[in-house]
Amino acid sequence: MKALIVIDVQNDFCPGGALAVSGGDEIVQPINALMARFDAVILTQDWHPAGHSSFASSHAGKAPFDLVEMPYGPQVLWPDHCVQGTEGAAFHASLDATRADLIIRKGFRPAIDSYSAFFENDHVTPTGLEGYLRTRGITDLTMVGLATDFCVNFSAVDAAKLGFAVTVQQDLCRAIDLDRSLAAAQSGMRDAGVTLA
Ligand code: VGL
Ligand code: ZN
Repeated sequence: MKALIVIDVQNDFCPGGALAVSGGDEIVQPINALMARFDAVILTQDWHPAGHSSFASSHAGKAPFDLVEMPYGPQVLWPDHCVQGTEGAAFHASLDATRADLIIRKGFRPAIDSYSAFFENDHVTPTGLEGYLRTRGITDLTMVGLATDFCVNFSAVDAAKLGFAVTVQQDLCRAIDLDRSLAAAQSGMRDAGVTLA
């Protein structure tokens, strides 16, 4: 059984959004077209409370894209984005969210960020997605969405470590690419056994 995992195709990651990823909106229609080829379609949604600890605005003297040390390790600070219930947190209006079997939200705990669809950034707190996939008999995952070097990367590496067969379809992803983070993500995904298509 094969699932398409659509990562964070939300307004704040598209042009005009608070943490816009260049070309983020270009992938929406081709992702919709791909959905019919899978047994299951799962969407992830970055879903932060106002004042989330990953926001630079929550740290005195810090600016977006600064790095801080959190109890769970290093954390990039972001502009305020994907605040629960806002238009920025909504899926891109053209994304066929109706087709989704499951929408999994992440990043809702105030003190910890969650890039991966499987674990929060402490790498131990689960989101529950693994259990959902296993109980549905899903073994093969194709990942698309935003951003290649953060949420797609962390989700793909975690899924491969958990034993799923993982393909990242790179033409249906777009990257933030902070300080060559895209190249680092690609080599990390390859090392974890992810197929980059
Ligand atoms: C993401 C940074 C912060 C992502 C989410 O979806 O890649 N990046 N929150
Ligand atoms: Zn976020």
